[in-house]
Amino acid sequence: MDRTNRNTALASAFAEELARCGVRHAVLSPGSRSTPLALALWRQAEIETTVIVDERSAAFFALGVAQATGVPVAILCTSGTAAANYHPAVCEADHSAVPLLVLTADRPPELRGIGAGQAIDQLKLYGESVRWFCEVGTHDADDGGLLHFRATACRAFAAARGETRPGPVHLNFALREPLAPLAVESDVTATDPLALEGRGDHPLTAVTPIDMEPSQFLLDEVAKHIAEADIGVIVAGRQLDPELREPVAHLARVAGFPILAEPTSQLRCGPHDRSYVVTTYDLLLRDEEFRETASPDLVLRFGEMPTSKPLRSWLAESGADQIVIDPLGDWNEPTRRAAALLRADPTELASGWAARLGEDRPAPAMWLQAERSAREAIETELGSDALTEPGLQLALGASWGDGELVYTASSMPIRDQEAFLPSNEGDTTFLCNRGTNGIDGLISSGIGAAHATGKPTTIVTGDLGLLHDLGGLAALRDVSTPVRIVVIDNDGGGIFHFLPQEQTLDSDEFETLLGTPRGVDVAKAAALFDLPHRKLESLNELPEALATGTGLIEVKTDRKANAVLHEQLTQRVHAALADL
Ligand SMILES: Cc1ncc(C[n+]2csc(CCOP(=O)(O)OP(=O)(O)O)c2C)c(N)n1
Ligand SMILES: [Mg+2]
Repeated sequence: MDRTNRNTALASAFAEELARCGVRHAVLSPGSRSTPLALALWRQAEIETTVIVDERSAAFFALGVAQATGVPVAILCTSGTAAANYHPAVCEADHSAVPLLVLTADRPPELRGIGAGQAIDQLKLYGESVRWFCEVGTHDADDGGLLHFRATACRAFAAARGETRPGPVHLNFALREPLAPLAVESDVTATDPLALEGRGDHPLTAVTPIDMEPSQFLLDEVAKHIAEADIGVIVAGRQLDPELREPVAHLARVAGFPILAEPTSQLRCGPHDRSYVVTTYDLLLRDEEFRETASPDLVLRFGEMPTSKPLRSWLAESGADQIVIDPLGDWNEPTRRAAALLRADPTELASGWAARLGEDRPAPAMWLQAERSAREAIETELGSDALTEPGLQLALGASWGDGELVYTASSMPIRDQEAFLPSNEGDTTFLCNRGTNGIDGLISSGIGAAHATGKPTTIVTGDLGLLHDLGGLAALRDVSTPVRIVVIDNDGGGIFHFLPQEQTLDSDEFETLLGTPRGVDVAKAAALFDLPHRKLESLNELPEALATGTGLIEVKTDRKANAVLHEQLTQRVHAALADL
C-alpha cells in the first residue's frame, strides 16, 4: 500500500485487492481525476496495463481481453463524457456476459452541478446494463476507508465474474485533491493491519463460485427423454469453453443426433470427433421440404441461439420439446417454446447424459447426407479463386492452424462464417461481439483478444465496421502477436441488399440511406497507422497474405453481385437436395 497521501493509499489498497482476486489486465485512458487509480493499477506488478486514448475503443479492447481470457478486466477513465464513451462496450458486455470492471473517476459531490466543468451525472450511468453499481464515496485513509476500498474490490470482482451471470460492474470514484502523488503528512491514519495490508497473497474476502453440478434427477430424466426421441438435434451457438467439444460429440454419437454447430460454439472446428457436425444448416433450412422432413421432436440447445434466421424460424415453428442448457442465468430463449432452461454445467450435463445412454444409436443419416450434398454444391458453385464473400470463408477456413484466434464482425462476415465455413480439425477459437450485434468496436476487441492470449489472430470485418473503429488500429503499436485484419470491402453495407428495403426504396434512396458507400481507402487507413497493406487479387493469395503477419488485407467485392451469388448458392443447394 502506498502511504504518500489519502488517495494513493485508498487506490493502491483497491488495486492490491483486484490483483489478489485474479485481475491481470487493466485498460487505462488518460485524464487527471483518475490519476490515483491509474498510478495504482500501473504500479501493481501482477496487472498488465494498456493505455488507449479513445475510451470507446479502450472499453472494446478490454471486452476482447475479457472474452478471450474469461477473467474480469478493469477499465479506468476520467470524469465527464469519457465515462459515456464506455457505454457501447458496457451494453455488449452485459448481453454477451463478459466480465468488465468499469472504474470511472468523478468529481466529489461538492463539485457536481455547479458548473465546475467536466462533470456529468455518472450515478447509474449505464442503467440496468451493469450487474452492480457502487458510488464508492469519499473516504479518509483510516481503517474504515481502507477496508471499504478493499471489500469493494472483492465484491466487484465476484459480481463481474458472475453470480451467476458474468458481466459489467460500475464503480464510480469521487476523488478530491491531491490527484497527483504529493506527500501529505499524517494523511494515512489507519492502524488495523487488515486495513493496511489486507491478507497478503489472498483477497480480503474470497467469494466461492456458484456450484453448477447437475442433480442426478436432471441427468436421469433428460437422458430418458433423449433415449425416447425419434428425431433429435443438438444446436450449438456461441459459447467459449473448448472442453465442451468432446462431451457433446460423444452425446451426439450415443443419441444419434446431428450437431448444428455455429463456428462460435467452438464445436464446428477442432480436434474432437466432428463426424456428426452439420455446417450447412442455414442453407438447408431455406428449403421448405427439408424443413418438414427434418422436423425434430427433441432439441437440445447448448450456448446462445445461433444467428441463422432460417434456423431460428425453424426452431420457433417446431413443435419439438426444446431443452436449453443455459448455465449463465439469462433468458436465452427467443423462440418462447422451450420446455426447460437448465441452470447447470453444460460439460457435466453432456457427459452425464452420454454415460446414461450407453450404446450408439443409428447415425442421423438424413442430416449427414444433406450436409455432404450441400458442401459439394457450395464448392462447385464457388469453384474458382475469384474474390467473393462466401468464397473467402472457405479460403479462411483452410488457412488457420492450431492455436489461432478469429474475431469476426457483425453484419455479413459473421453470417457468412456461419453459412459457409467448413468444419476442420484446427483448434481455433472463434469470437465475436454478437450480444448486441453492433458494428462498433470490433477492431479494438480483436486486438485486445490477440494481445491477452498471444495467439495469432485474424479479424474479419466489413469496410463500414473498419471505418467505425478506425481509431482502434492505434492499439496495434503495443501488440507483438500477429494481427491480420481482413477487410471485406464492398464499399458500404452489403447486408442491406438482403432486406425488403432494397426492393422498395429507389436506388438513390437506398444508396444514400442504407448502402452508404464511403469509399474507405484501406491502403490509406493502413498507412495512417504505419501498417502493412495487401490487396488480394485472388483468394489463392490469402495464405501468403496471412503468413506475412500484422497488417490489413483488403478483399474487394461487389454488394449487388454478392446478393445474387447468395441466391445462386441457395438454389444450388436446393437442387442438390432434390437429387437425394
Ligand atoms: C453501432 C451500429 N450502428 C449501426 C448498425 C446497423 N448496421 C448493421 S450492418 C451495417 C452495415 C455494415 O457494413 P459493413 O461493416 O461494411 O459490412 P457489410 O454489411 O458490408 O457486410 C449497419 C450500419 C449496427 N449494427 N451497429
Ligand atoms: Mg461493407
